[in-house]
Amino acid sequence: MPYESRSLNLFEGETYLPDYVRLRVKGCDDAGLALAAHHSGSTSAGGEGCDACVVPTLYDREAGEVMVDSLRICRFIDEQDGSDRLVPEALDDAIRMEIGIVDNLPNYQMLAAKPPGEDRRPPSQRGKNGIDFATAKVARCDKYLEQFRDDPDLVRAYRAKRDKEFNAKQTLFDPASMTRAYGIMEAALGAFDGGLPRPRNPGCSARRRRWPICSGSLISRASIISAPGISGQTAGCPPSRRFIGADSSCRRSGARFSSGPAPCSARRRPISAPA
Ligand SMILES: N[C@@H](CCC(=O)N[C@@H](CS)C(=O)NCC(=O)O)C(=O)O
Repeated sequence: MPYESRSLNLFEGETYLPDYVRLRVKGCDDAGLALAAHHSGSTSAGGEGCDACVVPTLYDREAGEVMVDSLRICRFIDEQDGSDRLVPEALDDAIRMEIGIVDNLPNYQMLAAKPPGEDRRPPSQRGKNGIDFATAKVARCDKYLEQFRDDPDLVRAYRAKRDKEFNAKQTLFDPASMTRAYGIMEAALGAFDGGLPRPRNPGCSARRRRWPICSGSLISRASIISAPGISGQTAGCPPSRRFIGADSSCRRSGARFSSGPAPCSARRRPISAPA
């Protein structure tokens, strides 16, 4: 399927550009998703509602259709070309269950704010508390609300996003909320280590079946966004902690991760993690 890809710089605020936001408002409306005006920490469009100022977006030029939300985008792509699916039909239920976990991780808090306890983030991140980031987003929305006050769709989008980020700034980044957020990530890693229900796939060896299909997305996401706050103190250094290098006694061991637990079928392309 031919496609053209455009990158948007989140930190430069390119996801707030009016033409892009207009596209997304259409995508949210067409999907019947209300615009989210509060932030629980999860970025799941299913649970939280739609955000018109974020990535990813897929625009089908031929059909004039706008698709928002990574989960819906994956499904849309599979509907176009059944021969080479991102989500094999036989594993649909299992993948849906695991994506449910990954999609509801508190990504925003872990990306932007100080972990509970000692701040072991890279020096460039240390000292950032999430509030500055959310405050900058509120200011950006205020600027566009003023500039496009006569455009009803843009006003709807920027107002909802403003309220959402204002709510985030007030509720997500205090120590108690951050401890809760890391608890959610720890629980997801615990589910991974404990082994989620296995997909029925006769092509997989028992050893390979040990590993959940989307574990790659969960673990790599954990290693990128939350390793500095994840405790390695869990008994026996479970695989997830070893991989993300949670603790000096649980050393990072990517080789071990990649040699044992290949996803259930090497023939299948891995599904990408929802944004
Ligand atoms: N699951 C949602 C999540 C979208 C999302 O929150 N994207 C973040 C990046 S991971 C973003 O673009 N943030 C920019 C901002 O809030 O300013 C989707 O796929 O639509």
